[in-house]
Order: sequence, then structure tokens, then C-alpha cells
Amino acid sequence: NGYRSSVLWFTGLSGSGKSTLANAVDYELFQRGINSYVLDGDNIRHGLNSDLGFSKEDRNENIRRIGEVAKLFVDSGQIVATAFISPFLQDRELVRKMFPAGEFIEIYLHCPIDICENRDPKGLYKKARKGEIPEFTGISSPYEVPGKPEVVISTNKLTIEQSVMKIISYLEERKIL
Ligand code: GGZ
Repeated sequence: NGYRSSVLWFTGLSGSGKSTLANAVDYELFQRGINSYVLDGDNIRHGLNSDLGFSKEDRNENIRRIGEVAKLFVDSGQIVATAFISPFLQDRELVRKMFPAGEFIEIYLHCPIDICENRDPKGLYKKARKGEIPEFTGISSPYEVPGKPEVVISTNKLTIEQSVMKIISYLEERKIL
């Protein structure tokens, strides 16, 4: 079971499928006997980062801390999948620089906002449209599209299984797996 510890950094709009895909990849790795872990809003924003909101400054700090935590997981020999919007290029580049070349794998989940908005599992877009959530990504706060992500997945065109295989293939190509 040789593999290289690394970060799978999922980025994309709310509703683009980050948590779903991070968990699906995590499960595929588990089945292959590889140690992996998912960092997402549930285990980070509700705990370590419960003091942070969604202003630009707070998002910067959210991502910086997640980068540091991801580094601890990589140091412990795991593949860590992170599922955060991480809308700012600068924040993602700062995290990228925390890792040796090849260990930070940026996976951009491309999905038109109207489709994310239609999915709206928690009704957040609806609230944001009504002005009830300030600084909502894609509506009243920017999402800066990655310039050179390692992997791009159009989550409105691929199934979850196809998306997982695209990521696994990339990892095999790069000798991570
Ligand atoms: C964006 C927000 C906001 C605002 C609450 N903007 O779809 P979700 O609910 O489950 O995922 C979103 C999550 C975003 O947190 P992140 O830590 O990923 O954001 S960032 O990387 O920008 O720091 C959404 C919910 O929190 N949420 N308010 N204003 N998403």
C-alpha cells in the first residue's frame, strides 16, 4: 500500500459538491487500505474555527488554519481531503506554499452558479438572494476561479463515480498512489 501523503484541496462554490466528492474519494482510499481523512465545515468551522465568520479577514484566517491542520495530517502520514469554498486565490496560494511541490493538489469543482443555486440543500442561496446572509459567495462575495488547479471537475457533467475516478487517475499518474 505505498502512497505519498498529500492534500486534496477541493475548492468551489457552495453546492458544487466539495463535501460529497471529498467523502467519496476518502471512501475509495479507505477501500484501498490508505489512511485518509476529510476536513470540512462540520469538523473545523464548528470546532477549531468557531470564532470565525465569513468576512474576508475571517475567511483568510479560516483557510490559513485549515492549511496548518492539513499539514499536521500530512506529517502524520495521511492523505487529507479538505472541503472548503476557499474563494480567494491568495489564501489557496499561501496554503500551497506550506507544502513541498506535488503534495498540494488543488481540485476545482466547476459548476455554474444557477445549478448550485437549484441544488440549494440548506436553502442558503435563497436566503442570500433575499439579503438575509451578507457576503454570500457567488452572490455578494467573490469566488476567484483557480488559474492552474491540478484537477478540474465539472460536477454538473460527471457522476460522482466518474469524478472520483478522475481524481484517482490523477493521483496514480503523479505516483501519489
Ligand atoms: C458562503 C456560507 C456563508 C457565506 C454560511 N458565504 O453549503 P454550505 O453552507 O454547507 O457550505 C458553506 C459554508 C462555507 O464555509 P467555508 O469554510 O467553506 O467558507 S470559506 O472557505 O469561504 O471560509 C455554506 C455556509 O458555510 N455559509 N455563510 N456568507 N458560505
